Amino acid sequence: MSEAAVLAEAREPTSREYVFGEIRRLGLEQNVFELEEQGYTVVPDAIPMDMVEHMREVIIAQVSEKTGKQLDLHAWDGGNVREGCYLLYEDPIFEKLAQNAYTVALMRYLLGRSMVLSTIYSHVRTKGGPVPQLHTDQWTLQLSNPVSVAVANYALVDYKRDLGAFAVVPGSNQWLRRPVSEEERSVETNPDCIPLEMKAGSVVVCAGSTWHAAYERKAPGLRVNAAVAYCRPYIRTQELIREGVTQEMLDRNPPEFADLLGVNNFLGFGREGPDFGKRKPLLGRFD
Ligand SMILES: O=C(O)CCC(=O)C(=O)O
Ligand SMILES: [Fe+2]
Repeated sequence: MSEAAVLAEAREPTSREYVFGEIRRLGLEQNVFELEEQGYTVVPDAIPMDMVEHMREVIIAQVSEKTGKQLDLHAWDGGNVREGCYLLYEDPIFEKLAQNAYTVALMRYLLGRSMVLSTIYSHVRTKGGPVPQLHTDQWTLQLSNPVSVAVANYALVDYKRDLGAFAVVPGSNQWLRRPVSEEERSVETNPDCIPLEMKAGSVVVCAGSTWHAAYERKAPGLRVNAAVAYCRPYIRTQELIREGVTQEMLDRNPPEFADLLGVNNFLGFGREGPDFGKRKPLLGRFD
């Protein structure tokens, strides 16, 4: 082995080596291409069905409690219901979801190795409920390329157009602007909007600059998803993720989980000052 090769083996991989290494290891090269070209990509069978069912139960229990009515996945016909949110703290299954290898690899491609979890949320779509309009998820003043926010939307039921499928405008990530007119915003009138029909357990990873929404659900029952958003570590997270972390959660997960939850983020200090000691040599940087 040459001296350079020995040195390369001895040192930590750079963020670039790490991020692209994971993409190759998991065979996600085509997905990266789609993210660049279309602004989204689908990974079928990203999570097993037992996990889908478990998450669905937890979400329906929370949403039923918040709505004040017992919901039924197949039969609900009572109109609009509440959202599921702060799911990371609802059941440990969501700790596993936040660390899904396919999603994390694609998210780190979009957001850098130092990205953090922003929210685990569930949009429950119903017949008679509000129909969302096309929008972008990046909550900064200007959209950017590279993005600073992205969302992984897991289908927890089969997605069909008339049952509330995910809606997307392919290539809208290139425009770096939000939809403005009524026609542009409506999934029905925007001529470039398409439904993503996919099986429960699939995930669509969507850049924060891509126009997306959901189609109207026209039949009884619930369209349930798990929308897991990540962002760069200098962006304010949607949910109070870091604030809710317990030692027990950190102990039952790999050390990188703490980075993902922003525990080691040096931003947000008081009189005691920033604790740079928590910062790992590579992960502490915004790359
Ligand atoms: O699937 C949906 O209901 C749309 C969700 C959405 O806008 C998102 O995940 O950011
Ligand atoms: Fe969204």
